[in-house]
Amino acid sequence: MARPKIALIGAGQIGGTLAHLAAMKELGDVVLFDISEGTPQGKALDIAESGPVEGFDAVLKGTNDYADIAGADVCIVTAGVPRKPGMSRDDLLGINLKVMKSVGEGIKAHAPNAFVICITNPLDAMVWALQKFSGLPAEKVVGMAGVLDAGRFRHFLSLEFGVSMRDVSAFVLGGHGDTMVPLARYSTVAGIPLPDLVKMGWTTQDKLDAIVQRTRDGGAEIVGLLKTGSAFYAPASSAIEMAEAYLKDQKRVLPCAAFVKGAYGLDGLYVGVPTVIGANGIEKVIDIKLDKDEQAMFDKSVDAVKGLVEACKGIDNSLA
Ligand code: A3D
Repeated sequence: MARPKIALIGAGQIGGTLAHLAAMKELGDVVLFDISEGTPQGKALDIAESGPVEGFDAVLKGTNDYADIAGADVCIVTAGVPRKPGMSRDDLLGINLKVMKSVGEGIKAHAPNAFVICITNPLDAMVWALQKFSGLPAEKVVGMAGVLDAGRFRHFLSLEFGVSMRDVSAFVLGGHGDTMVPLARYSTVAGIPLPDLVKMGWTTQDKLDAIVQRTRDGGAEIVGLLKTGSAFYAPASSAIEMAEAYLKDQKRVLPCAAFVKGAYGLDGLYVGVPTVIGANGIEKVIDIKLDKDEQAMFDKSVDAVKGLVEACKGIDNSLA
């Protein structure tokens, strides 16, 4: 049986890391696409040359021609620009919306059956626009953010409790931005919810609040340190986990920016929710009951996403 084909649209910091991870995990053959001439070709060759050393079998190709993504099973989109210190994700909207248009058209023409994972920011609005521009079914177009945000939350929690991050699970809802909603009562250490751990005296509410805030600011913390770009290792790992769930029909329960219609009282919007990812793409949106405070935070996050979607419609009439 032929190996799956994974197309990476954007061969920058995240795109290159995605290519390396996909090859090392032998998820399939990899095509790296970028408008910058030489970049995808150079990265593909460099990674291919690590194959004999690492011992993986995968064909890697770099290209500036959309025709080379033909028949891709998965497309992961990082094309666009990242933020610089002082910028918010939302400042990227105008420039990255134009990029989503060309990427959507490229996928529509050459890889209409792919499972598409968008990473480009501002995430919730860009994945919404990419689905519209590509015309692919909503369950096959999804945004990566929740796995990363939950990963950051899990990392900080494992440091606080001094336990393996494998035993820490975390739950994050809402848009990928300052309004994201880390849910403490659904986040656990070995199944024990965080509020119970506060009661047990293992941590304090103040410390927990600080961790939640650090999670919300996780992207900006890295932008501030790097100064020339944004996080790329953990974002790439997170998208690869989603791609693997699809390619191997794992039915993983992963938080991601999915098209939500009906659940959470929403009438068709991309926002971060827990989902089941399998061979059909987003197979289920898990509609959990929120308490009053959680609902208020979620509503605020949804309003922020709606504002960005309206801004997209204002810029590009074809989206209205
Ligand atoms: P970067 O290293 O700049 O790579 C972006 C690549 O896109 C560059 O190689 C560009 O040449 C290429 N590109 C630009 N325009 C086009 C186009 N029209 N078609 C094809 N390629 C194009 O950025 P990065 O890899 O660090 O980040 C990529 C995106 O991911 C940015 O928008 C970031 O803000 C975003 N990001 C999202 C998260 C989430 O959790 C959602 C995390 C980190 C970064």
